[in-house]
Amino acid sequence: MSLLSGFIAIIGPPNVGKSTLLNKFLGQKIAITSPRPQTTRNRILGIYNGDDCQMVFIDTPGIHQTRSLLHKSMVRTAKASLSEVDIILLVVGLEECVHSKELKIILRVLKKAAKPAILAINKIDLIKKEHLLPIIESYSKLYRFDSIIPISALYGDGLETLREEVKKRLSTGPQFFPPEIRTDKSEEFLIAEIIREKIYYETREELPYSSAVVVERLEEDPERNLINVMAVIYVEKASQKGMIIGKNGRMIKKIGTKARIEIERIFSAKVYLGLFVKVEKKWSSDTRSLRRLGY
Ligand SMILES: Nc1nc2c(ncn2[C@@H]2O[C@H](COP(=O)(O)OP(=O)(O)OP(=O)(O)O)[C@@H](O)[C@H]2O)c(=O)[nH]1
Ligand SMILES: [Mg+2]
Repeated sequence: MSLLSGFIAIIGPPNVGKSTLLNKFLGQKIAITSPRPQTTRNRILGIYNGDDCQMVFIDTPGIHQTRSLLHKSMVRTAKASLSEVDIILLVVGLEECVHSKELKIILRVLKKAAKPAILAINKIDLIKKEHLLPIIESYSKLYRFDSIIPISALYGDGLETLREEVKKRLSTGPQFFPPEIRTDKSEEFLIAEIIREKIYYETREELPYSSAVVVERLEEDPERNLINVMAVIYVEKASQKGMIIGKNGRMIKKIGTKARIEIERIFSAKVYLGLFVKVEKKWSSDTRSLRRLGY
């Protein structure tokens, strides 16, 4: 039997639900999500295997206008993903996105890429059905999308239709990855991201944006079904180190416990998680630090 396959970039403004969509498509958490913009910082592959198809999705950081070196590198990553795919899946929010600056930038790169483009209007669970039609209409005036599908990535509405729309545009091709492979990212990356996600949820203001996480050691003991992890949270200033640790170490304990519980669930193993905080001065605006931290 011949196989349909292809690469699909999931792009869009920040915080519209790109990573939520990737996870829901795969039925498995591959990318972290949060209510704050700029959660995703890297390009993350997620592979979906159907009976007769393989879809390789690429989740990307939200495209936006920025001066920060870290965010510039994120936007570059997102734009670069367009050159390596067959189909572009643009995810947007509801009416607040239609005339946004971000969308203008994105439509420009979309035009330049000149590839099949599907628009997914996300978070439709938040509005009444009768308000949807005018939103679809305003989006359809902006660009000649090959297809426009309203969805709720969180609740799964419209995802079957969206999957079919993607499938229609795949071509006969090779199986790019063996079926047991779900992502191109390492266990170390996934664990570091889970810790980073907890920081996004538990801390305030600039702290999530000044934090980066690196897993420095990961040892598995299959006999005892145990994983031993040592990870470092990098922040930019000494005062931020204090905030991450919290009074009597309460904050770091909370982040560590929440991360550990989730890592245990994902890997079905007991986890020892050692968390350390280090200051790497202004890492988010230093090219060398950015590279070292994986951005
Ligand atoms: N109500 C509702 N919320 C959603 C839906 N999809 C995502 N969200 C929420 O929107 C927020 C952002 O979701 P993410 O998946 O992190 O968004 P993203 O586009 O990957 O964001 P960045 O990586 O920062 O660009 C989270 O709080 C999600 O729970 C949806 O269909 N309905
Ligand atoms: Mg994301």
